[in-house]
Amino acid sequence: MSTLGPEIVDLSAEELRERVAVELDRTRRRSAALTDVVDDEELVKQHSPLMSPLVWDLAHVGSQEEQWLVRDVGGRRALRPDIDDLYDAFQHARAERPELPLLGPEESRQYVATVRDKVHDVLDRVPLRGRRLVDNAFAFGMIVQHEQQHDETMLATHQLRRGDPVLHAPDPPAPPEGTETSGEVLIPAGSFTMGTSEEPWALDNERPAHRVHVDDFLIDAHPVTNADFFRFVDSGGYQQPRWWSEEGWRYLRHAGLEAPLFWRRSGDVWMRRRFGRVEPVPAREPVMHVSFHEALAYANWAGKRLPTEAEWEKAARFDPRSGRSRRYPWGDAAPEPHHANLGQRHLRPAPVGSFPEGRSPAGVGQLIGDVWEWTATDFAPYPGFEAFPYREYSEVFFGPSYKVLRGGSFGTDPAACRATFRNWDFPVRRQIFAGFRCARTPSRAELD
Ligand code: AVJ
Ligand code: FE
Repeated sequence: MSTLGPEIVDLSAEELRERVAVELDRTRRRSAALTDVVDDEELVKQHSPLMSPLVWDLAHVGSQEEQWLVRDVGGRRALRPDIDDLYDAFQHARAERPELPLLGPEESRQYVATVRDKVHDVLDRVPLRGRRLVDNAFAFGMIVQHEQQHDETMLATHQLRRGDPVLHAPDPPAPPEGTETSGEVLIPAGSFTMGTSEEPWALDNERPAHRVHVDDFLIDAHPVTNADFFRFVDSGGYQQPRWWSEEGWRYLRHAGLEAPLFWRRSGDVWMRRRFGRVEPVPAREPVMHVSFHEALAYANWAGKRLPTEAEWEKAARFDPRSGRSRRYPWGDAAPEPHHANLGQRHLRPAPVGSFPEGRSPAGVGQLIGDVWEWTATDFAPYPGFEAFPYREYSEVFFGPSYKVLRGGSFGTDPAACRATFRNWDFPVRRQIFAGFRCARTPSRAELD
């Protein structure tokens, strides 16, 4: 597995081109796999009003690639300017996309392949230094990440889809015997560097690096598990308004929530549907398919709270020995399979306690991969933020409507996941692969 980090600054132009080409091809194989496993009818159908038809995601990926890499970076003639509007996410809500005169499955595959041929030609010819958009192949990295983000979205569509299983993957490794998983870790007060100005493929909202003071806090060493969450459900958590924010309770009533999405009670046990298979809810796995509101209600019930975004990033990056912020909890090395459950190698999060080699210096585990983690923080710009290269990636979403999620899920590719990476969504969303961990402020006695 390879992510492209600060080391690419030292690559020769030839080496950088080769690395970029590998990332583009690897990513396209994932998109193809997610769209080739179902028939045409399933590709054009809407599996949930929350999602686009799979065939829309596929051609949208090609359309963005054409606009940025063929036209802007390459300065080439537009291939299909007539379809720009169809695949502009701001022109048509997801719910309306099936009614649009979209390219069909075969046309979409042809279109993305034609765009990709041109892109390889552009990559061979264009200088990868000098202009900000292409410096260190940034625009190519942005397009790789964009496709990977839509691949994760398509994976969520597969999870919503009804019918027989079509995706297959081995289960993640079990944690080492006797691993302690219930603890909290104290992160002492002090400032740290949040965000990045060095990561060449970091997106605009992760920039710039800036110092942030964070007070003493305790954070769970692992994500909240299904067994933990079951105790909240079982104790009547979804029937008691006192655990819920006013907005959360209104949403619960309106949507009729009783448990995480995809859970169903069968006699005495909770079952869940996962990519077309029905199975008992596994106790030791991080809970997922919960909204921000459910995460917050659980935290209130547990006498804790959700971590702020700055707390999460400090827990994930701060190395107290050097005083530096790392790229990942385990250090600066690109993610390997022994560090984290990323890249859809598995079709589920790993039980808590897995990946001991992926822990942070303070001993916090599974921050990267497994499940996205809801934070308490609204999506907002860092001090010194500058929209680049377009306002519609981040800037138009800043504000109180969206909560930040961190860390990536089992369905997030390493190329689209860093400890600085910021995801965001509406606090009611449950179809994403999101869970959470709790934090709390220590009492005086706990600090002495
Ligand atoms: C970063 C996951 C919130 O998929 O909605 C995709 C990224 N922006 N196409 C999304 C994105 C444009 C975005 N998230
Ligand atoms: Fe997009």
